[in-house]
Amino acid sequence: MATEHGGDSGFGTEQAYVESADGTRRRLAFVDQYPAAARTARICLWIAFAAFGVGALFGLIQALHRTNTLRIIPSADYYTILTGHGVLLALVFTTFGIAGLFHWANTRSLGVAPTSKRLTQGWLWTMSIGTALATFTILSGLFDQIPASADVLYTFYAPLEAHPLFYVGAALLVVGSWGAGLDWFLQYREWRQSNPNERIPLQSFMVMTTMLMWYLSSVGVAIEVVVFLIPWSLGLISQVDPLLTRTLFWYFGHPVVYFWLLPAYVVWYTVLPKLAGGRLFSDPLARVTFVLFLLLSTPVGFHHQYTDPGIASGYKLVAMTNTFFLLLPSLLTLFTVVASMEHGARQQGATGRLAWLKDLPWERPAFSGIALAGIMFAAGGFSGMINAGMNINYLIHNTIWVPGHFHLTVGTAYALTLMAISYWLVPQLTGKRLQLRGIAAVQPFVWFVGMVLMSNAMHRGGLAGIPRRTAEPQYDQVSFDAVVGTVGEMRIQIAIGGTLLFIGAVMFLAVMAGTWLLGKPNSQLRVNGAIPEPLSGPEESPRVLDNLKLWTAIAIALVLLAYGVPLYDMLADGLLSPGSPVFPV
Ligand code: HEM
Ligand SMILES: [Cu+2]
Repeated sequence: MATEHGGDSGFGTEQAYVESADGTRRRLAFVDQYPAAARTARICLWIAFAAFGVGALFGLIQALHRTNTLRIIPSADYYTILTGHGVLLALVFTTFGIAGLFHWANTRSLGVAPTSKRLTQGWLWTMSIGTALATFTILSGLFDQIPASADVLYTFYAPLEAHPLFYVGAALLVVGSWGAGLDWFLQYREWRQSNPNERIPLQSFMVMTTMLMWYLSSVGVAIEVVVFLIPWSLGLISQVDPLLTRTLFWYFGHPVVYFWLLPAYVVWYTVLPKLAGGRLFSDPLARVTFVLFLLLSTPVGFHHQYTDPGIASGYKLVAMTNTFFLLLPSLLTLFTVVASMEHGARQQGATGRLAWLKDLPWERPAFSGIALAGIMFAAGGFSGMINAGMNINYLIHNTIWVPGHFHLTVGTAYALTLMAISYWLVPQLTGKRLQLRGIAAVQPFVWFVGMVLMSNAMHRGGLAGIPRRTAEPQYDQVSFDAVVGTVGEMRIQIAIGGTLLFIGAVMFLAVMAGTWLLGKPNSQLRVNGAIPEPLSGPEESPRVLDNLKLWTAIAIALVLLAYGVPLYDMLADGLLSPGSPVFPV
């Protein structure tokens, strides 16, 4: 079986080729070894891409509307479009993309097929039905004839109220993802039985730590939705405590960003070095990074509530400190990934202190996309530090700076990485060679330039105080003072950047649709799915790193420390008080 450490040469043994009846040989792809898992991963990715297409269109509509460039919707529908954009991209595109990627990564690295077909079908359907319900209720808001709507944005706080089906849909999406995690843990259990003393293969280790973090944190939103919002939207309870439900939301709302980001890290650590022509620098460092994310991702949510009354500043300060600790694993990642790329370039003969950078394979979209996503993420990290600072946060809170920040992180680090890895992975999942390669080669650069324009203008707009989430940011009576440049020039950049991003999305989808429809099955693939061994392997780290029970226990303890008392304070005055009645939208 292909295990973690089938290096390029290891994979080139008898396993690596299949011979067809006429005697032609072609490289063995993932789909040949694990046809069922490949199919599941494909379904997940196609749903992710469909959500991405619609979400990107909505993004374009918003970017043009709020800059007063082109208005095709009434301003009253802006919230509907914005909700669709946030939900389809930040929740659906991410969750399905992650499920597809993890299904491949876990199966590949363990060398064990998913154990229960029923379970796999169960979570796929649960997630799909949830998505359909949520999308339907959101889009219904555009049609007066349909008596449903969900203009509550992807953060769906009380007291804004959506149709109950929206909350049911969101809950099913989360519950489905729990089932997916179970699928991967069962694969691991099966692998463990035949490999009692081995170290956990790296990709599987990453999948499981990410899912443990996800279980721990998504409990918050599940309680919020199931215990409070669903009964409240059904009229079974008349009011909810907005502070309590917001707190439950943000308890989940920060770790969810790592749920989006860590799959990108899986790709950066395990595939990018190979695409750069080399090997991962250090497997132990990668493990340490993921353990740190498991420990530190959850006890930080109050950093989204710096302006919320009712939470003592001391707890906000604890959250801030934890947040800055959370920088550490990202900085470790920066170091490891850059070192691995440099190693790759030097393996291919590159020299010079920085000259090796230009010898990387920038013409290959899988590489260039991931590398550009990484560069963007570094910029997003800087604006993230500003968001995290308890006092400077007030400067940019709820301004358009915030979307400027997260279009660099989830909107590029995650999204561009998923697009780029698809250029490498989809051929292996379909057995079809990538089509429209010329478009693919340019696409990451189009996204990058579009994002540079849109995001820098959003950041500066935020410094000028321009609000987010509004169709009419110009407020005729108010003029914004730009710190650098002019507001008019920022608007043009947002419009042009948003348009380029949309073009980048269409180019990506064209390549995927072309590959799916035009590619011939069982092609002689150009990509090779083998992942070489790291320079420094897991045997160089202590075994305790693989003790997932221990890390989970510590993670829970940290959550109790950060959240125990403040949550108790909120509950002490009664479960539903101070309560707010429904505020229909
Ligand atoms: C075609 C590409 C895209 C364009 C043109 C675009 C444009 C925009 C604009 C202009 C806003 C601000 C709206 C406002 O505050 O009034 C926004 C918000 C947002 N975008 Fe994007 N975006 C794109 C891609 C993405 C991607 C790939 C993601 C995530 C994977 C994403 C996630 C979000 C989220 C979560 C919001 C905030 C929604 C809210 O405040 O409720 N966007 N986008
Ligand atoms: Cu956060």
